[in-house]
Amino acid sequence: MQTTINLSEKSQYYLELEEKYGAHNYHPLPVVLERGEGVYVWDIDGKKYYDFLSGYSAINQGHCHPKIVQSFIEQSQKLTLTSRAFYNNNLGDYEKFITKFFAYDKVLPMNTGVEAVETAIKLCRKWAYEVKGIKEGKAKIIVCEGNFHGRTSTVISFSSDEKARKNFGPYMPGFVMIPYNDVNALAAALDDKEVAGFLVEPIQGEAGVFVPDKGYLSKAKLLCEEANVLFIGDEIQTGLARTGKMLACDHEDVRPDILILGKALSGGMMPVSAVLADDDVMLTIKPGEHGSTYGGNPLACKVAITSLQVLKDEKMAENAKAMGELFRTGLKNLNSKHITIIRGKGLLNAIVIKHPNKEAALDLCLELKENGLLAKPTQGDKIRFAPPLVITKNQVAECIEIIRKSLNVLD
Ligand code: IF1
Repeated sequence: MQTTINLSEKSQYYLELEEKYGAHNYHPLPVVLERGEGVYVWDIDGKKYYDFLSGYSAINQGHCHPKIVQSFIEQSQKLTLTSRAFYNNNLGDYEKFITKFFAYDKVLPMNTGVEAVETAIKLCRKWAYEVKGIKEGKAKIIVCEGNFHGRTSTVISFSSDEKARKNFGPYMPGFVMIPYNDVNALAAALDDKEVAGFLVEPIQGEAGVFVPDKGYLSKAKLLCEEANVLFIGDEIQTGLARTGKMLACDHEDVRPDILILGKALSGGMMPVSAVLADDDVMLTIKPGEHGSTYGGNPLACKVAITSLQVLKDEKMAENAKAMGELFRTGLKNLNSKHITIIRGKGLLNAIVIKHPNKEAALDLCLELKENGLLAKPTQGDKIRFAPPLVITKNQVAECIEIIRKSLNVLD
């Protein structure tokens, strides 16, 4: 393994451990983190950074939010897991809390985001056969080019990213791909009477924070209603105040028939995901037809209630809206010849780098790291900027200054 330049011996030690004993399914930035608090993280040499990835939007509430940590500690010393073979005194309270919070009849609790996506796909198919009346085994779900919904074999079956699906076949059938942000393509696909659902990210995160045209989501929802097709909103990354509203669908007053949440549902504490729907959809799954060992565990329930409560109490959606506008204005005012596109909503933003060197986005991220800001390139020439939603005006200003200074590395 190449020794990474200007890394401390301690850092090099951890890189080598992972190289030797870990699967090589990631290629992280050469920084070894040890502590996090709010918008900051520290590496093992004590260097401080702004975290502009937020655990891929799982840490909206800020690292180690004291109230979420407190809930975790208290519950972890009482009861952490009962399995769903028995009742416990946390799950019902959580189910009531989250269904009232998002105004749905019911919730099906899971763990990782992709488990919740898989659960939504199973609910949609069940509904197709037992409510809509599509012939068993024939249900189709429309998905979008550039989608990212997770990495299980089913979900990568409908990925348009060769890297995510190559040599993982055979692929799961039953998915129809259309261009994102194209209502005419959706309308045409909905002519097929075997379509049961439309699975969509309100903003495509991994595609480089692709914000659809104003009105796209509401037109798509209307078309789905007219075709008796379930609108399945994957808000795992865009939800929970990240885009300046509690849900990204809220920007267009769209209420998904199936709402998928994950990531910040636990404030970065542990994997917690959830699928919300009304009875006509949710009750198609009967006892014993779906579940998981940890789904709805008492620890996750307590942590999720606190994670949702602090989002509201600390007005994180409002702050994300204001700080996002400030951040994008600051980026625009840099007038950098290397930045061709600035896009995003709330504190889910990205820039597109124009430079003859195809590694320019990575080089910039390495320079940002040297200057105390952690961000990661996506799709080659894009850099996602997604700090925790507790960031302040002064911190935004300091980060714009770090970005300004770091851009010199591309000159
Ligand atoms: C990785 C990014 C990728 C998601 C949406 C479902 C899931 C995700 C909209 C699955 C997960 C993570 C996965 C992580 C990198 C990150 C990511 F967009 F957020 F940056 F990959 F595209 N729906 N996104 O964003 O949730 O099972 O991971 O809990 O796989 O490298 P999960």
